[in-house]
Order: sequence, then C-alpha cells, then structure tokens
Amino acid sequence: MRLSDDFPKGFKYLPGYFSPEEQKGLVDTLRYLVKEAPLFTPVMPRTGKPFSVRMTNLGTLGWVSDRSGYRYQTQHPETGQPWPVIPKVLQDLWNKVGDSPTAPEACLVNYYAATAKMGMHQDRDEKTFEAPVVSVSLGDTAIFRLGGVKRGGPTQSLKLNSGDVVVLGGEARLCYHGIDRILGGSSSLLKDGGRLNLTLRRISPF
Ligand code: MD3
Ligand code: FE
Repeated sequence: MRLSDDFPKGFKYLPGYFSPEEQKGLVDTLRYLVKEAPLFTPVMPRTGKPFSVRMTNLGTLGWVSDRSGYRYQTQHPETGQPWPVIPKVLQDLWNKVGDSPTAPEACLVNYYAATAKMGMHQDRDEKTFEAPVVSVSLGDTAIFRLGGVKRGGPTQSLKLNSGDVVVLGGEARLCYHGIDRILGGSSSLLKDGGRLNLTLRRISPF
C-alpha cells in the first residue's frame, strides 16, 4: 500500500473545488441536460452483462458500450440525437485545471446508485492520451481505488467527496482505477441520493 498522499506524477487532487452553491447550480444544469439525453444502462461487450452504473454524455462525442464493443460516437444510443453541448461551467473548469491547449470533446456522465460500482480499468478508448481527464464528483462519497499503469500492482484508496475535482494527466492518465463503493446517504445534494461523476476528455489529437 502506497501512502495516500504519494500520488503518481500528473495526478492532481483538488478537494472541495466547487462550493456547495456551485454544486447545486451544476446539478440543476445536469438535471435539464439529462432530460435531453437520458441516462442509459450500458452493457459489456460480447456478454451483454449490464453495468451497475448508468451513463449519458455531453459534447461532440460520447462514450458508449454495447455488445459490439466500447467506442465514442456522436449520437445518443437510444434517442439517436446528438449529445447536448458541454455547459460553460465545465468548459471553464477544463481551461483552468486541464492545462490543455484546446476544448474537451466529451463529458461522460456516470450515475451511481448506492449499490453501484466500477471495476478496475484503464481509460484507453481515446485516440490521444496527451490531454488529461478531468473528473468532478457530486453527491454521495465514493471510495476510489487508484493503481499503477500495470494491472495487479499496488493500489491506494481515496474518498471522492461532492465538489472534489481530480485531474489525471501525465503518467496518471493510463493508471488503472475503479470505484469500490458508494457511501449511501453521505450527501444530500441529489434528492434521490447516489453519486454523479463527470469526466471531461479529449478524444482526438489537437
Ligand atoms: C484515473 N469514472 O468514467 S473518475 C470512468 O468515479 C471512470 O465515475 C470513475 O473511471 C467515476 O472511466 C472515476 C476519476 C478518474 C477518471 C479517469 C481516470 C480517474 C482516472 C483516468 C486515469 C486514471
Ligand atoms: Fe475510468
């Protein structure tokens, strides 16, 4: 077990980046956008096993998973509509913390009910790993696990609370990571409980 303050190079943890008022504003914006692009339940490639996390996307490209595989696509898999535009507050966040010369193309929105989790994985469906991934947590606290660039190495655990931002650049960009569990009832931000995670990404080279 690594010390919890000994993060990989390029991993930036910004606890409480968004104030409670800013978090409420973000949730209001997301409620509106999720009406346009409803949460869907992705399934695993080949097996069709459903994810416990529900998802939607904002931006010119959105990440989807179905029996054919994982990919980025321009339309919502159920409505066939283009994804809503990434709101200004998230574009601003990217410009402030992303140290990346251009705009994010995708904002994956993950919704975790109290029983949902996400297994350890790498994010490697993007065509460039040059830009960081910028993550925002809202609602219930998550127990996040961060490993190294190889599967099965040492890992460390970190709580992600509502309003926290994490920037995954440099070496951290290809580190294994997952969500072990959600602490149900730890936040009252979302009226039905659970957790929203937003990840801003660049897919294509600049
Ligand atoms: C570390 N989401 O959408 S966000 C994902 O909380 C994903 O929903 C988790 O993993 C969530 O792919 C974790 C923090 C995060 C995002 C991307 C990373 C950590 C990362 C990429 C590399 C290393
Ligand atoms: Fe991930």
